[in-house]
Amino acid sequence: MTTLTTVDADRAAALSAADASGRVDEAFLGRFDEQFPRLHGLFTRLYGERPDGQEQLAQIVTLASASWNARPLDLRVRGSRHAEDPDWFQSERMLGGVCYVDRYAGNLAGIREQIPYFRELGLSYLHLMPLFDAPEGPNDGGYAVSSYRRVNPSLGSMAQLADLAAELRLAGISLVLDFIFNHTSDEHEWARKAYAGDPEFEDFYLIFPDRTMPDAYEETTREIFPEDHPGSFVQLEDGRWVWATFHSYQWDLNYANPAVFRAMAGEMLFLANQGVEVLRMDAVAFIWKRLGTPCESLPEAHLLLQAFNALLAMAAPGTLFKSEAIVHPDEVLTYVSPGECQLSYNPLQMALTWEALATRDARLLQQALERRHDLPPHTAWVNYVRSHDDIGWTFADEDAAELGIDGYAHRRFLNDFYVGRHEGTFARGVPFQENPRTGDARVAGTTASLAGVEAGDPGGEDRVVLAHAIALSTGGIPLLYLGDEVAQLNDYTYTDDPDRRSDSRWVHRGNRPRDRYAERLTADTAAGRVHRRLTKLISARAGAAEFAGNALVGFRTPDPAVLGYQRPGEGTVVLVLANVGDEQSLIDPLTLSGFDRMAHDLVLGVDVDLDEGLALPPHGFVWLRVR
Ligand code: OTU
Repeated sequence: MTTLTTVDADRAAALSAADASGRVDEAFLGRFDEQFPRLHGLFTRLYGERPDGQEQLAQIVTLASASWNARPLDLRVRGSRHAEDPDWFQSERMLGGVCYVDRYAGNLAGIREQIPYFRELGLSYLHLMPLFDAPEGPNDGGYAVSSYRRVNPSLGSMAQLADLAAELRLAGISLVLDFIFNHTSDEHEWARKAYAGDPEFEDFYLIFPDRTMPDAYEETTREIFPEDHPGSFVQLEDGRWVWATFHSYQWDLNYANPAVFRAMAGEMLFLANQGVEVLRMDAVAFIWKRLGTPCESLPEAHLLLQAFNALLAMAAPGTLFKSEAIVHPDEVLTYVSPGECQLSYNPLQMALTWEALATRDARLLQQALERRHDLPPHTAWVNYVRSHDDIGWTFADEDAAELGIDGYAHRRFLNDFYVGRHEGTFARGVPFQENPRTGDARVAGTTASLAGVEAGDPGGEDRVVLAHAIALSTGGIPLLYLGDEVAQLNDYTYTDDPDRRSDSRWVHRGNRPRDRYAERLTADTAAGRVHRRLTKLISARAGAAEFAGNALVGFRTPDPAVLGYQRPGEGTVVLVLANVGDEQSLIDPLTLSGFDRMAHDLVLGVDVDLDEGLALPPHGFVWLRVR
């Protein structure tokens, strides 16, 4: 066994190992030379103390080389096109959609049949929720993976998935899948072997004989799914304790062991070779643990992501990472860079959109857009209104304090408001992971139910459209939670299902609502009205180059209910004004006097005279091309 030494010596060792196990392709070699020094540096920081550091790194490079050799030609071509154009995903035509395979279409064959609809909608990115082999019964909607190389047989096969990915590519749609790399299910082969005492695999997880270490760690860790179990550990049948941040059947991997990194790198490269173009990096904040810390977003979490990124750049160039960090906005940002995750969910904008709708006050969202929207070059936000998860109120308390808002009290208000406990609320949400000890909670529910459609609030449909008008116009990749475009309502039948009853997120994970989709072209239904208005927005956006990229400049009006920003283009600007209030808002000509008199309304397709001021109806908005 050899520890890591110098870049040159370790490079030579890695190459000779790769060479001994198969041909090292010239194209691979070029990228290897580019990436190896970076990978080596990261590996030294992560695993410099390990006696087997050099062998582990050599094995990883061997894996990467073999993976490149196995990479289908069309993926090589498409990948290199993307790698050469690092802003390809910044286009105003990029639009994402996300759905569950089983709930939306039954199985992979059903998803294939939906491709014409995805095209009709204008999708260029499709995130299929976890579709891997998982335990029967509770499996966290697939986030407990038993094999990364097997599709859940009830949905189809891996070969079918690769074919689907190819068909999607032909339709101009990139396949996005989760890389659930913080944990596996307790039924994964590695977990079974670890439980059985196989020495190679015991070190794949964090298993302790008694409560000593768990107690010590739990001094500083946060409870993530307190309704499932308190703390970060669960007890095994044999009395030992295993780290499980999420559900008891999701065991956290031990990345302090380089063999775990190597094994997961193998799974990642395998998925990239099936045609997955974006990997959604699940739960990134939790992947590294150190005693005496919160065990969230530690520096090593970033080093690991960067090391995975370097490997992808060698073996599957052009493949992207999307970070899923639903944490403090300062922390969210630390994951976003070309060398780490090029894409990231924007949970702050999402949460504050809902905050603004509840308070009828846009100031906190305005402040976030002005202060926290910027990103490094060649990276983008994924902006969304709803996802398959709960809404957590992840704004920065220090930002709120500047506006005289107390973070703790405000979160309480928002939770009460959205779960229908606040008098006069329009929302019909359900609490998720209420923690009586800390008073913490999150909110579940579909967009339409949270926005007031279910309650029959007159502003309900307008709010659905308004929330999307924001997500579609702030930049990056807007992501539709499929079903929202036909105002899908909550589905309460999850409470009848013993496997789902205890996870209220199922309330917004109903089956594809056939009736609403059938009504989508009928004007006098909620589904039809919302669908018509949203598809109009989508096409207006696709025709306005100003919406590409991420540049955004705030635009303040005297009305705190009005959110305002400008999206600069070449010679023109799109001015977005959105009224989150229940009253009409009049924007006087003086406020608009910095622009030329004549503007163009991109949604209605008409010219507007700014000298007459603007009247924004309750929950109304405009996208104006101005000069
Ligand atoms: C993610 O979410 C997934 O999106 C969830 O669907 C999974 O249940 C979970 O991981 C486990 O795989 O807590 O409520 O702060 O960043 O990782 C959602 C935690 C979650 C989040 C996030 C997690």
